[in-house]
Amino acid sequence: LEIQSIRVFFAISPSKFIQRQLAHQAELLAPICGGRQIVMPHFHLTLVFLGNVSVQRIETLRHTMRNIAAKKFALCLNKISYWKHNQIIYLHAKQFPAELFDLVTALQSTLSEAGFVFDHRVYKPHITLFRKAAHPVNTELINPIHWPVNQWTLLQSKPTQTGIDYVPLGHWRLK
Ligand code: 2AM
Repeated sequence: LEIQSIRVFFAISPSKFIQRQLAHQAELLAPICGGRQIVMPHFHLTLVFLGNVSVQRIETLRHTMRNIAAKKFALCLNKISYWKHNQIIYLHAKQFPAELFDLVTALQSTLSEAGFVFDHRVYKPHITLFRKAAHPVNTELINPIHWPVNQWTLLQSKPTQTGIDYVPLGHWRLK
């Protein structure tokens, strides 16, 4: 008997309107940094990364989300930075709102209580714009991206013939 598992994580996903702004920012950077630009439908900000979860437990995972009451917030994305260790260029903020960290903390404790395991590395919120960047970029945006967030999503990272796809498995509203 084979127990099938899927790769999943919680994230916030931008609307089309915000996706276009992220893509525009990436277009401006592309000639400077090189590398593989993230395609518009793949933009996201990870909240908690679980990795492999057995298919049988996904319904329980979704169910535990009902215990979370977290508040709406808005991100002001105003910095572009580079991580040398994985050659990623990412968008982030000088200051993230406390509500973002509250949401992550609520997810972590709810998941722990329900017996789910997840990545415990120090949480560094970011939106990956490029992988395998050839040149580092570290800059501040003159026109920050204002992203109002009113829900979070469970995403499956699904391998395809051409790469990966992110498939939404559920979403929950912030209050
Ligand atoms: P990255 O963009 O910096 O690679 C899907 O893989 C998402 O989960 C991506 O946002 C990825 O971050 C993040 N991710 C992948 N592996 C992870 C891990 N072990 N811990 C935390 N986040 C991870």
